[in-house]
Amino acid sequence: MKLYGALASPYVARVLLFARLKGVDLPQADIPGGSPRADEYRGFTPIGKIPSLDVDGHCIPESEVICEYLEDAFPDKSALPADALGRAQSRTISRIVDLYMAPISGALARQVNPDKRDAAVVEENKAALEKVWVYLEHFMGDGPFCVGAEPTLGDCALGPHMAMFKVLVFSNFADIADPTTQGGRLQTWWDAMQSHDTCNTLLNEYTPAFEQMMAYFRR
Ligand SMILES: N[C@@H](CCC(=O)N[C@@H](CS)C(=O)NCC(=O)O)C(=O)O
Repeated sequence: MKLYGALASPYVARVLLFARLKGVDLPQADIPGGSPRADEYRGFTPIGKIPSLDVDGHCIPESEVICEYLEDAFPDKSALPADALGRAQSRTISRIVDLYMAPISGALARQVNPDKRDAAVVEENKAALEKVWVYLEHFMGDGPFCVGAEPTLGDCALGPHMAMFKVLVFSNFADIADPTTQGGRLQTWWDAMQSHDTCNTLLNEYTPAFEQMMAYFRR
C-alpha cells in the first residue's frame, strides 16, 4: 500500500492525518510518471488528481474514499466517532469542506495577485465563505474537536483546509476575516487542533509545504 501525492495538497494532508490518528503506517511514493498529468499516472487514475492510494496495483482515488478505505481495512483503532450520529456529523464536516469550502479556495487562488484581482469575484466568494463558517459551526458538535473530545475524519478534512486558507486567503485578502481568531466555535476548534500533538505536527508540516506554492498563485 502506498500513497501518491505531495503534502502541499490539503487532500493528501487529510489522508496522512487520518492514517496517523489511526496509527496506520502509510508510505508515500513518487507519482508514476512524475506528475498528475503524466500518461503513466492517468493510466492508473484517469481522474488525474492527488492523492490516490495504490493497494497492490488497485487504485483508490479521492481523499475521502481513501480515508474510509483505511477505516475499513484497519479497524483496530478508529478515527471516526463511536456512535452512528457522531460518525454522520464528522462526515458532514468533511462534506462541507469538499462541497462548499474547496471551490472558494480555487476561486480566490486566481485572485491572489492584486494587479489581476476582480473585486466582484472576491466579494462573491467572501459572502460564500461566511456561509461556510455558519454551516460548519452549525454542524460541529460540542467539541472541542469537530465531534467530541478527539479528532476524527472531519478534523482531518477541515484542519489542512483551514491551514491553507490562512496562507492563501486570510493573509492576502484584508477584508476576509480568519474565523479561528474571532472567539467562536471555530477558534475553540482551531485551538484544540493546535494542542493535539498529531494534528499540530501534521499542520506544522503542511503549512510550509503549501507556502512553497504561493509563488505560483502570486503570478
Ligand atoms: N476531490 C479530490 C480533490 C483532489 C485535488 O483537487 N487534488 C489536486 C491537488 S490539491 C490535484 O491533484 N490537482 C491536479 C494537479 O495538480 O495537476 C480529493 O478529495 O482527493
